[in-house]
Amino acid sequence: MVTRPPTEDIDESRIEVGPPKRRAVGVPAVLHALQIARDQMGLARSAQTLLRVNQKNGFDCPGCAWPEEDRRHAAEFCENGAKAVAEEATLRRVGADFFREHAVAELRAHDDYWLGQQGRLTEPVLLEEGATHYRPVSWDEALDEVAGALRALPDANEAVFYTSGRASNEAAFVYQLLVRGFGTNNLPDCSNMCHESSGSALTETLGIGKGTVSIDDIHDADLIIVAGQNPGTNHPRMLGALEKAVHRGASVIAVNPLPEAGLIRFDNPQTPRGVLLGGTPIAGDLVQIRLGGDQALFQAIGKHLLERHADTGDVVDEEFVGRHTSGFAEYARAMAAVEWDGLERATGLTEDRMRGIAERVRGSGKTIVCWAMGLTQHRHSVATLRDVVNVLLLQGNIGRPGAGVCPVRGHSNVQGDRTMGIYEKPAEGFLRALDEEFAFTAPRAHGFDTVGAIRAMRDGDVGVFFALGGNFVSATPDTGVVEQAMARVGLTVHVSTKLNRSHVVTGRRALILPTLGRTDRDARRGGDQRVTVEDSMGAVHASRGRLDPPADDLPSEVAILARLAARLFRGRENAPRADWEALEGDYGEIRARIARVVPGFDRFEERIEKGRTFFLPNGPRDARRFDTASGRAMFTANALEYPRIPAGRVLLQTLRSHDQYNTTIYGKDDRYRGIRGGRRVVLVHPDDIEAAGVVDGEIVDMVSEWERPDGSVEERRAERFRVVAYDTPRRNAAAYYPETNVLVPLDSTADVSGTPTSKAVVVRLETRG
Ligand SMILES: Nc1nc2c(c(=O)[nH]1)N[C@H]1C(S)=C(S)[C@@H](COP(=O)(O)OP(=O)(O)OC[C@H]3O[C@@H](n4cnc5c(=O)[nH]c(N)nc54)[C@H](O)[C@@H]3O)O[C@H]1N2
Ligand SMILES: Nc1nc2c(c(=O)[nH]1)N[C@H]1C(S)=C(S)[C@@H](COP(=O)(O)OP(=O)(O)OC[C@H]3O[C@@H](n4cnc5c(=O)[nH]c(N)nc54)[C@H](O)[C@@H]3O)O[C@H]1N2
Ligand SMILES: [Mo]
Repeated sequence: MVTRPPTEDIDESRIEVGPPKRRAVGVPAVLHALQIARDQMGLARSAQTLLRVNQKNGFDCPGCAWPEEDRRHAAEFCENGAKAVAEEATLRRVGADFFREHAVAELRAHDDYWLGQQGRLTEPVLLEEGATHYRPVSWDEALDEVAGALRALPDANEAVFYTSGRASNEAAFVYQLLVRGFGTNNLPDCSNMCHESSGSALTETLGIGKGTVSIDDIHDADLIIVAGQNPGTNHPRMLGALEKAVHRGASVIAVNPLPEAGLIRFDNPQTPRGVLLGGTPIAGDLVQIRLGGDQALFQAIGKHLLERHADTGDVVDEEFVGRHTSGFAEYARAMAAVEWDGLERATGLTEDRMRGIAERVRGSGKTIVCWAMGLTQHRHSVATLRDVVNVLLLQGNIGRPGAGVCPVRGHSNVQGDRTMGIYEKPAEGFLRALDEEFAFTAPRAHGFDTVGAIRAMRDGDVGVFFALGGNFVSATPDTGVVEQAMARVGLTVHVSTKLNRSHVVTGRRALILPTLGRTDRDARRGGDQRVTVEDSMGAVHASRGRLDPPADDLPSEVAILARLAARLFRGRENAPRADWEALEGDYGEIRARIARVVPGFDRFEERIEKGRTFFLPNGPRDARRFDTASGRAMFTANALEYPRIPAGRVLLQTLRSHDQYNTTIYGKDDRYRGIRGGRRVVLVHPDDIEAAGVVDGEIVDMVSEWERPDGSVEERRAERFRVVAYDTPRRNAAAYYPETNVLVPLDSTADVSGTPTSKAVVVRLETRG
């Protein structure tokens, strides 16, 4: 029943291009997901597994971080959730035989699709210096190797500990304790490349690095602006919530350079209406903005609201602004000074169009702004998000039902990992609580974020690189630099479920430590364990896997970390005091510790019983309490910024296709955008195709140009992309990540947050000779 993994890489010469879809989900989505599920798991296991996704007492979907609705459908069906589950619950296996058969050099030549499709990892393997193949090792040998390499470092800060956002709260908590016990805050995570800009802007202006809305607020809003996000592919269940809001009378404005399918029309497979009657139009209005133009749009909205307020006196919520905010006068002055021609140039929209959008904001009593990577991965992302907050503050849209900020998170527990202390710049209060609970002194100096870690590796300053999940080599910017940086590390260690590029582009020695995923039964000494996760809206709930794990005695992430900690801290002074075996045996013990260290988790165990969910405290949402420097929500005055594109060049955004989960490639199609059979495409406006002197369908190279501070220009090249004429603004192009990461310069990062500017890369298209 289960089909064999592919034997060939994607044949990019077989790409077919058709018209993009105007609607998302519906019956084709269900069929496509079931096909993938059957190929990976067979029929019986597919049914058993898919019925448990996001059910009370089931497992949390390893797909996205969108929250569950309170009344769940029998199968909370989501095409891409099903694909994420199938990818993990697959019956294909990568064991010792596989590594005996394939040399590392051979594996390196394969694409991410081929690697990921081989199956679940089942045995720990070691690559010795100079060896051609990984060889099996025992768990004792593997963990001794890691502990030995760490202990041999002259300075704890020469180790880097990366985290991807799938780790459970329990694993993340034990991990950060291990890392701080070892003596460093070098805890970069995927969030550094993802919503870090949101965290930076919101902490500064609202005093909390998270969103301020719940799922009920989405249902109750009058107006929802969805900016820089493609929910039809990346958060399909969000479409259900938007549909509900629309049925209750809300309107949705999509702000996006691309006319993404789900934003236009949604066929809900959960309702007969969706399947038979043609679905719900979601966004009444698509604002086709230029890449990086969002700050200008929100300034335009703010400027217009303030002008109207000067006329009518009834636009700004003066009571809220007076009682709860500071900085209003400076903001109002800045918006009075900003000029329409700059706003028009930045957005590609006319003044009239922007005033029209602002009028809709004015007419809404309850507004929510949702966003994702289209707003966070630009140089001026933090300023952009400050201006989003400004607009919401004007009308008192923070801390009232149906209104607020909604950064839509990516990985299913990326928000929880940060709450658990996965952060290179931990707050003093958190460290003090940790010190007290575990009777040691955690390091205070800030550690490396993702880009900082790459620079340190490149410079030869890192002896051990350890990753709890993820695919560092493919996910990070500047692939060429990262591959060389990795090679300088003494030992690279990956705790992983599936094979990926980071296992074959390694340090001088390398270990792969296979582990359990969300869907697997986790049997420990104290019985079958559950873990907990926090969704995008700060709700915490338990997740329990039920499937037979891919191999006997496969340890969980917690088990691997606890065993490593026991080895590392044996006989060491200033080590955290903990009974590591007890923590591994019963995760309730870990939750008891979390309850004492992390605010908001008191009575943790009791509050997750029987599938219950609880909300973490959220100052702005709960009580209009703002934990900022001034104790008030902050208006900020920000200079207008937007990308400048040199003549003859286009600005490239790097995004996700419909058949991938970050660096995991499920398949070769991007159904909604009309691309089939391959991934090396670049979507370009027809006039820009002509201006570049190429033709639609031609295979070109993309060359990125990065101007260093001294004015010199660095070039990077990505070869063989098929040009596809597409409905995108002039001078704005799009292509898939991770194939294009080779073009993103390491030093091109967002101000304040340090996030790579993956949505704004200056490139030229070159005909191949
Ligand atoms: N199936 C699936 N689900 C996923 C993921 C996945 O890969 N596959 N990844 C998960 C993760 S980690 C994350 S972070 C999220 C990512 O979710 P998204 O942020 O939706 O992912 P991207 O594909 O990067 O899409 C960015 C969107 O923003 C638009 N955009 C780009 N630049 C701009 C801009 O300057 N302004 C505006 N207004 N729009 C812009 C693009 O056209 C695109 O629609 O999804 C999560 N869920
Ligand atoms: N150019 C460009 N680059 C980007 C982005 C972009 O839009 N454009 N997006 C950025 C964003 S938003 C993000 S979040 C990052 C993603 O960066 P990462 O989180 O590092 O990458 P993923 O591809 O999600 O990681 C996939 C791997 O995680 C492992 N894995 C999966 N589940 C589990 C588990 O339960 N436990 C363990 N231990 N391992 C597991 C598997 O081995 C799998 O191969 O990429 C960033 N990079
Ligand atoms: Mo992400």
